[in-house]
Amino acid sequence: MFSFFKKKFGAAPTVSSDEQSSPQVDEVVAEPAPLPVAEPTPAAAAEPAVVPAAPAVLAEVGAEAEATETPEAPRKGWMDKLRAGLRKTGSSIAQVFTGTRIDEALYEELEEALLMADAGVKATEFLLDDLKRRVKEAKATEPAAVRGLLIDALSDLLRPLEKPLSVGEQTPTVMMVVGVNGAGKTTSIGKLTRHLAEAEQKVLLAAADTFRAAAREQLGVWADRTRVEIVSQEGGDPSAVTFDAVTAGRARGCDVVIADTAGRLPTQLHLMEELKKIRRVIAKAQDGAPHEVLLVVDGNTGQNALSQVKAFDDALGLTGLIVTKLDGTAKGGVLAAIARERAVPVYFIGIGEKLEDLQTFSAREFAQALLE
Ligand SMILES: Nc1nc2c(ncn2[C@@H]2O[C@H](COP(=O)(O)OP(=O)(O)O)[C@@H](O)[C@H]2O)c(=O)[nH]1
Ligand SMILES: [Mg+2]
Repeated sequence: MFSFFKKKFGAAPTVSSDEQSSPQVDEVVAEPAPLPVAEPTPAAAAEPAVVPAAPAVLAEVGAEAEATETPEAPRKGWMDKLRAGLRKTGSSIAQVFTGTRIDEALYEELEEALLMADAGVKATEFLLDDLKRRVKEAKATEPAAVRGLLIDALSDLLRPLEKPLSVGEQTPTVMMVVGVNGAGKTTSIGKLTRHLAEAEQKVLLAAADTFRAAAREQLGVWADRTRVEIVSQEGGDPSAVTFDAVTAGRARGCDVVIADTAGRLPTQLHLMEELKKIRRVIAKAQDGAPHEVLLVVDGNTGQNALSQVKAFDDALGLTGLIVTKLDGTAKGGVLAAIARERAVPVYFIGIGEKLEDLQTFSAREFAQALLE
């Protein structure tokens, strides 16, 4: 399990996520560590401190449900939600293992089920070969055991996608968020901003979706106004707005600047050029920025999501993905296709419209939710 995000170079002690509920960690949440004043030891510098944002957030989520809930409980609730979202696919894959024999027919059925789940031809072939090897090695004789081995195979395939978002190495950490219309960019930025603000990060948002006046208000609703500022300009040039935001973020000592951009299809070449321009302008406002170029993809769009990852990555060099709407009719296999064909890390997955519905991605949890 991850913290919600990683903060680098903080003076907070390094903790494993298993220890998130320890009193020591709670102290850190209550009183955010100051930026390091003393020189960090080499070990401390090499091992970035984990700011346990999750417990603070989970406390809020838990408060809504049950005051006595343990920090793990909301995570479990989230797993159930993901499982429910993926159930359609999960049950059809699980169906494959209800027979009594491990034979060619089982593998053929599995191949079909994986393709139906949006895994795509390459990841499906890879998983089948890998699975057959594991079955042989384990000398499995029961189809039920094969399902367990498939969970292992899928977890291993998805593991390269596991990576926490980290902030704090640069001040500000600059992120630009891109994607097609309706993918969930603004909502995801809102949720992420709230998580950051709760961890005492000073956030500045650039409303670079200048086409829609509503985009700014939509951000504002999510933002905790005491620690979040928004730079916007009705109908302005998105590059100019973003430049201003990064400049202001530097001047005001913000920890994070996030630019929300207007939705576009990768086939709209002039709009893709506009994104490249925003990227260039950010670099002019701050050397080395943007530190994160995040693509938000709707998990319901199947193989189309993979095409979007490839196209936006080719144009902009993506550093991470947020895969949304896995609570809907999403089939989930598309993450296997992404892992196999364009392994851009998945920082977060979205399983609903509420704050707690943006969660870090865990390969094993996801494989279990899909196949159990
Ligand atoms: N069910 C569900 N809806 C989502 C999720 N993320 C975003 N949405 C909804 O998708 C719609 C479009 O989101 P928005 O953030 O405006 O998309 P944008 O055009 O990419 O900025 C809104 O109604 C959101 O509430 C999610 O993970 N699950
Ligand atoms: Mg938007």
